Amino acid sequence: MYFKDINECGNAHTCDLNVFSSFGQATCENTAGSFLCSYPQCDAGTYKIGDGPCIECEAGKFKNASGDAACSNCSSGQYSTEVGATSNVCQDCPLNSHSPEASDNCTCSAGWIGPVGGPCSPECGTSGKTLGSIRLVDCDVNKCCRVEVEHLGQWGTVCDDEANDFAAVVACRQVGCPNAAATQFQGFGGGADPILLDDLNCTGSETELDACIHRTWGGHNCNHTQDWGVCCVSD
Ligand SMILES: [Ca+2]
Ligand SMILES: [Ca+2]
Repeated sequence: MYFKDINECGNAHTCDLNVFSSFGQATCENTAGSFLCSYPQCDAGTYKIGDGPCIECEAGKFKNASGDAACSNCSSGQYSTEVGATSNVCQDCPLNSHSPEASDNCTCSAGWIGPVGGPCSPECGTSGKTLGSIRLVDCDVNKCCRVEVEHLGQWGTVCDDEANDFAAVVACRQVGCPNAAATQFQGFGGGADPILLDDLNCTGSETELDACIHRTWGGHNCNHTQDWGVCCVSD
């Protein structure tokens, strides 16, 4: 038995010369008067498509032995960043954060949403939804949440006095949530000091609550049973 370069195989072999020669991967094995083409097996960490050259396993995959097998995928809920991995280097996905690859197995947890590549952020109607100086917290099963706002580095609550559904439209818009069906929640309650906004009077077209008529920041005659909430989404 001996091997030749593909260019010496001639026509008397069982393989498709055009395919082989285009990749230059084949050697020829002379057996019983006919040529058989044999290919190098791909090493661990590499694989091939059809008769193509061996290429490295993509991130999120691995192959711990040589041979023609495909690279194995990381399990669901795991990812890896290593290309050409020769062992199982998959790790658990970070909580609520995509791994760096577009092809990862990592997804946001229920109630969280994010683009491919992350990061994840709370969905509208989920506690923690934050955008700039407004956030939704303590959301209930109907996705209604207490509104909290930030002023001069301090987070606090909004009093429900004077507030109405127009103010809810503004709050939902400001926090980056749907607002077409926004409704307010008088007396949502449950917050802690300070009470930062009171007597909100919005037209519904404002881009943020601060643009509505309201008392001076931090001025109020309220208590926390009057903490104001909003319902931006209903499903
Ligand atoms: Ca009130
Ligand atoms: Ca008031």
